[in-house]
Formats: sequence, C-alpha cells, structure tokens
Amino acid sequence: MTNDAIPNLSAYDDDSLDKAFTALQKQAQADAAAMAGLDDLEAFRLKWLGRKQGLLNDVSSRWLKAAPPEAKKSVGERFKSLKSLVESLLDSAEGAGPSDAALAAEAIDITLPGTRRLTGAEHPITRTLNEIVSVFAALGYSVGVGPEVETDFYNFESMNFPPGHPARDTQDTLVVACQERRPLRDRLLLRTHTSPVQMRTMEQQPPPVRIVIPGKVHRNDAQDATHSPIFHQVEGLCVDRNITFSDLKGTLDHAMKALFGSSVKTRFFPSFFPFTEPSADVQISCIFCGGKGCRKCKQSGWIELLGCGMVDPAVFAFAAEKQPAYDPRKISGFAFGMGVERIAMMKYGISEIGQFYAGDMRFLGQFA
Ligand code: 2NL
Repeated sequence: MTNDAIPNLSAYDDDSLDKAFTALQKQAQADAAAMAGLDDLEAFRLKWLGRKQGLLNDVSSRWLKAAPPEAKKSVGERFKSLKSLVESLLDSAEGAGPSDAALAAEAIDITLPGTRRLTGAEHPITRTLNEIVSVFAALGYSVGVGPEVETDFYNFESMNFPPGHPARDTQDTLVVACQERRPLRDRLLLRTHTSPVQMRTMEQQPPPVRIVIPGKVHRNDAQDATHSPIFHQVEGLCVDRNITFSDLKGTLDHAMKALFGSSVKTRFFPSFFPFTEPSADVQISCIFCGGKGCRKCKQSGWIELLGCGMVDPAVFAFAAEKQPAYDPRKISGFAFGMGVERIAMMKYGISEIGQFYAGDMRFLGQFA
C-alpha cells in the first residue's frame, strides 16, 4: 500500500464530491480486502489514519479546509462518512484477526520430527574405569587419586625398583627435562603406574588400608594396536593384620566375576614385580569361547588380565619411615594392578587401542 497523493478538487458540486469520495471509499475497501496479516493492518492504519501522512489527513486539509464556505457542509458530511468507513474497516479487520492465508503462511507443521539433541555418554574408558572402581567400592575400598607428575622416589625407589633397574631408563619412562642437578630421588617424571598414590596414602594413614587408585599413567612406548604411551590403570592395595594370599585370590576372583560374569573362572600364575613377593599374573577363563579354546585365547582357554601379589616387605619398610605401624612383622597386605584399556577392549570387542583416543564420533557414538 503506497500513499497515493490526494489531488486538489476543482469543483465542489454534489456530483464531483460524490465521484471523488466514492473513489476513496472503493480504494479503502480494496485496501482492507487485501490485508493479510498484522503488519498489513498497521500499514492500513498508517496509510489512512496516520496523523501526518494519512490520506484522511490529506483529504481534510486539501478538500475540507480548502472548500469554499458554502461547500463546507457537504464536504464535511462526506468526509465524516468516509472516516467512519475506514474506522469500521479497521475495526472489523482487527476483530477478525489474521486472515486464513496469513495463518497458513506462518503455520508450523507439528508432524515434522523435532531437532534431536545428541545424547552425551561416558567415554568407554571412563565407563570401564568407574565400573572397576565400583566393584571394589562395594567391598569397602575407598578411592584415591594423586599427581601424574611424580618424583623418582615415589614412582621407583619406594616401590623397590633397585638402582639401575631397566624400567627407570628413559627408554621406558618419560622424564621432566633439566632435572640432572637434583638428587635422583627428587627428579620429576610422568608416573608409570598409580602405585605412588598408594605409597603416599600409607604415609598419611596407618593400617588398615583398603584403597583403589584409578588414573592416567605414562610410558615411553611406541603406539601399536594394543599399546599407547598414555593409558589408564586401576591399582588396589589392602593392608591389615593377617592378610594372606587367599584373601588376594578371593578378592580378585570375586572382582573378575563381577566384571565379566559369574561363570568366569580365575587362575594365578607365578610372576615377578619388584614391589610384590610372591607375585602372580591373573588369568580368566576365555570370555569369548568359555574356555574351549579359540583364536582370541590362542587356543589356551585362558586370557591374562592383571598382575598382583603380596606387598614386598621392602615396600612396607619405606612406608614405615613415616608410619611405623607398617612394620612388615606385624602387618601384611596384597596389591594388584590392571590396565583399563585392556579390560575395555575385551568387554567391548575393540581391537585397536587408538580408537579410544581418536575422537571419532562413529566409534564414540556406539557408547551413547
Ligand atoms: C600390572 C601389575 C601391579 C601392584 C601393581 C602395588 C602397589 C603397592 C605395593 C605393591 Cl603400593 N604393589 N601395585 C602390585 C602388583 C601388580 O600391577 O600388570 N599392572 C598393569
């Protein structure tokens, strides 16, 4: 709707006035009929009734005010009826609300599917880690965490790694640069296991202790299908009077059944760790073939899953420097450590460790 200017009137006789006003009435009716939405309604109001530029204002100043005195009355009457026509057109348009066409144009199709929000989910490593921790929490274990940047003392010396042990070599351990001026025991490195947190716990609290330590650990290893320089571990420690190897066996047998199903069997093989004596590797009956022998268990029916053992008296001796109650003649304990990635790979049938860290949504989406 554009504002068509109102021409000046050349004659004020009844015929001319009728002609001029009828043309405006028709235009008002046509404008009203063309209105579709609220915006049009406002435009109509402005065009006809606008205080400054409205057509009726123009009509009033050009026709009514300019009329000779004898024509004022007839122009005035016609002006009044034009004005009430415009107002009633506006009233009925307002009452009617938007036209069907306007409503249809703005309509929302409520049958269309909504915008789906992606569901967040725990990363499979976090999920597995929490699951392992819950199994031990249910047995009364507390949960501890500690620094990833550790000293040589907590990571190696207190864990009974003898001087010159190959694990201390930078071939295996990622060390913080420029530490050479410090005594060996204070040099910083990225922890290679979570055992330092257990040693710190023993220094802080006397026995009994039952604790699990989940966390990230670092090794100077090349990545392949099953190895990564950064991975996750859950280690556990139980110290009390009269803790025996059968407590260790019973605890880990229960934990493996809780993690992999009650039909899983366990067996313990002699092994070696500097920090436990005796030490053992724990095998579980193959969860893929039930123990019959398959490609996954290399036809043996067993899969090696974690390491464990009775805490070496030399480790207790380091704890006893700060907490004398860790006297290996009075107390004993067991400890164990497992790789979270390895367990997650078995549980979910994942063959490439790199999948956990690649951030590929096609992989991660399967855990949502
Ligand atoms: C493995 C084996 C193990 C421990 C970790 C431990 C901690 C303290 C004292 C003694 Cl404070 N031992 N931890 C013991 C045996 C095995 O981990 O293969 N981990 C992936």
